Formats: sequence, structure tokens, C-alpha cells
Amino acid sequence: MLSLALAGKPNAGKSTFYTAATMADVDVANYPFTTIDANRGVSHARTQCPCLDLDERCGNDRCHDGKRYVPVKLLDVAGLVPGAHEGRGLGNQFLDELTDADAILHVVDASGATDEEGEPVEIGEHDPVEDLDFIEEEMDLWLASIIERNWETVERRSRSPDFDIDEALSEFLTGVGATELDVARTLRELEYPEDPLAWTDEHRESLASDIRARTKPIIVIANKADVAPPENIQALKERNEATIPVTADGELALRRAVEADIVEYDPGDPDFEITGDISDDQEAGLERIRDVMDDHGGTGVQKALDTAVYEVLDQLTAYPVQDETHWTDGQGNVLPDAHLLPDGSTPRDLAYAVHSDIGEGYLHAVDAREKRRISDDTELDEGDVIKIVSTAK
Ligand SMILES: Nc1nc2c(ncn2[C@@H]2O[C@H](COP(=O)(O)OP(=O)(O)O)[C@@H](O)[C@H]2O)c(=O)[nH]1
Ligand SMILES: [Mg+2]
Repeated sequence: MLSLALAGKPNAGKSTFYTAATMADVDVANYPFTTIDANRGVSHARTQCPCLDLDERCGNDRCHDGKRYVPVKLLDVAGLVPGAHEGRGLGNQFLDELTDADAILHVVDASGATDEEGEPVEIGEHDPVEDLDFIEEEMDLWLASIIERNWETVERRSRSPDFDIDEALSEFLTGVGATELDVARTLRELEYPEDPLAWTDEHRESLASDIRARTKPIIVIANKADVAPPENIQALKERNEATIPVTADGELALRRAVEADIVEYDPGDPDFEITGDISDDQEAGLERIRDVMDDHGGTGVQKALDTAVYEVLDQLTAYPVQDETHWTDGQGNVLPDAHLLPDGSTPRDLAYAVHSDIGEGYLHAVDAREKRRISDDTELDEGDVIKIVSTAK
């Protein structure tokens, strides 16, 4: 399952975002890691369910009237301050938590009311653009320090006659969360000595920042958009085009209102409806959230998750079924599962995502929309419904 990590300074709103985004509106109890620990949970990317093409909605727990929520892991990393890679504020330990993350959601207090160290100041006093540099630097230096720690092993191995530096680096970088393809692409673009003893700190740092940029893309969450000066949000967007204005506590308030049955709202909707009896104060609070949503097309929480999954990580959603006519599994559930796969994935990749046995026994696949067999090198599209024929059951 894809994994996204919330990182940023203390007080930026990470935990508020996390709480809102993991408030289970569907039953996630059958996901074994929901209880792993307090800061690791399940959130969702939102897409259009293929059941919109059927006469009736599928009725899946994760489909609300054709809005399909596909599970992703979400991690709330404790606040990072400058110097984190050297262990300031337990920074090392927190950074280590990023190892498995496929992308980083960098939560920034776009209102400028949190200083460099995460202490509250007056709105507008701190320039949030400065926070963008610091988190990249900390991540780069953290990775560089891991490389340095492991360098002795690389040097030792270089005494063996069949030593190959690319191979040695690949082996060890895949251990810090990079795929073999990431490593191969990074090494192709860097110039470095064949002999590990000739490497300088600069070599290791440029390797680290290249690997980091490739394996941990950053989406900027311009949080506290409800009180942020618009020019701050604009400045953040100019620095990173994957910047989403967000009101995390607005989303949290909405989700709580949904639980209390006073509001109708699905995460990612541009608006909500008040359906219950509420006090004037509650109404005023909700209307303030509505104003922010009007400005930004929603609270931004769901949009940030969707941008990370579908745009920055280039994923698509594919739906394996056993019955290509009714789009069901063996028990008659319509569109029971949704899998996120990287763009360019084939039916065989989907088979492996379902189960390694299904992948190994893969024979062919059927496009359940067109009701015809598709070739093994077909690239899947967003929303494809696929029957996999495999020797494994
Ligand atoms: N105005 C405003 N305040 C927010 C928003 N999100 C979070 N906060 C507040 O910012 C403070 C820090 O939030 P928290 O989630 O604990 O930050 P963390 O330290 O990054 O985990 C709390 O007082 C939150 O209520 C938001 O969207 N708008
Ligand atoms: Mg927190």
C-alpha cells in the first residue's frame, strides 16, 4: 500500500491534518496496521468509482455514491526543527520514520504565525517560503549521514576483485527506501569515482539529495489557509507547483460534524450541507469554513492526498473482478477492490498486486468494460475493470 508521510515544523498543523484525514468514515478494522501505533493510520485517495457506469452504485463500503476512496497509509511524523539531522529535538529518530514513505506531505503554516523553531508568533511574522528549504536540507543531510554511516561497508567490499560500485550502492540504497530503478536512474546522472575511498562528503551529499528528490517527492500543504495572507500562498506555489492551500482544522470540524449527524459532506467535496439542529455559534463556525472552501474549492485536505497519489506519484486505480459481466468477486460483491498502481502498469502488474500467486500463475486478462481479452503489454488506464485469468485461485 502507498505510504504518505506528514512532515514539517511543530505547530504547522500535522496532527490536525492527520486526525482529520484518518477519521475512518468506513470500516477499516480489517486492515492489520490500523492499530500499529498512534501516528500511523489509513487515509484515502478519492477517485470516481467505475460503478458510475453501471445502473446501480456498487454499495462498497469505500464508495459513497460513486465517490471511491482508495486506502493509503498516512504517517504523522513529530515536528522537525533546523538541525534535526544532527539529532536536534529527536530529529534523527523522526527522520528515520520517513524511510518507507513514497511521498512527503510537507505541512507549512502558511499564515506565517510559526517561527523557524515552531514557536507561535504574530500572523505574517515568519516567511513560510523559508520552511521549504529547511525541510529539504534536513532530509538531504539525514540521507547523507546514513550513506556515510554505511560507507565503511562499501569500502570494505571494494577490496573484493569482482567489486562493482553501482551494484554496491544499489544494494544499500534500496535499503533506505529507493527502488532499483530509482538508483539506476540516479547513478546514470551523477559523476563519481569508481573507488569508494576517493569519495568526498560532497559526492555523498549530491548522491543523497538526488536520491531524496527522486524517492521522496514533496507536496506542500499551505495550511491555515483560513488565516493566511494570500501572497504567502502565492509565494509557496511559485516555489513548488504541488502546493495545496488547506484548512486542516476546517476539515476536522466538518468530519466531526458529519459524525454528529449535523452536516452532510464527503471528504473532497467543494461544499457541505447543514442538515441538523445547531446553535448560532456552530453555524457561524461552519459558515466561516464554507467561505474558505469557496476560495479554494474545498478544505484542501482531500485534494492534497489526491495530488500526491495521482499527480506527483502518477498512480492509477484498477479494479480486479472475477466476473466480467457483473464486475463482481466470487461472493457477488460488486467492484470489491481498488488497487493503486504506477502509470504504465500492465494487467500482469495488477495480478501481482492482487497476490503474488495470482501474478505467477497469470495467463491473460479481460477488459470487463469491453468484454475482450487484452494483450499483456496493455497499459492500464484510470478506472479499468479487469478480470485476471490465472492458474492460481
Ligand atoms: N487557523 C488554523 N489553525 C489550525 C489549522 N490547522 C491546525 N491549526 C492549529 O494549529 C495548532 C497546531 O496544530 P497541530 O496539528 O497540533 O500541529 P503539529 O504540531 O504540526 O502537529 C493547533 O492550535 C491547531 O488547532 C488551520 O487550518 N487553521
Ligand atoms: Mg503534532
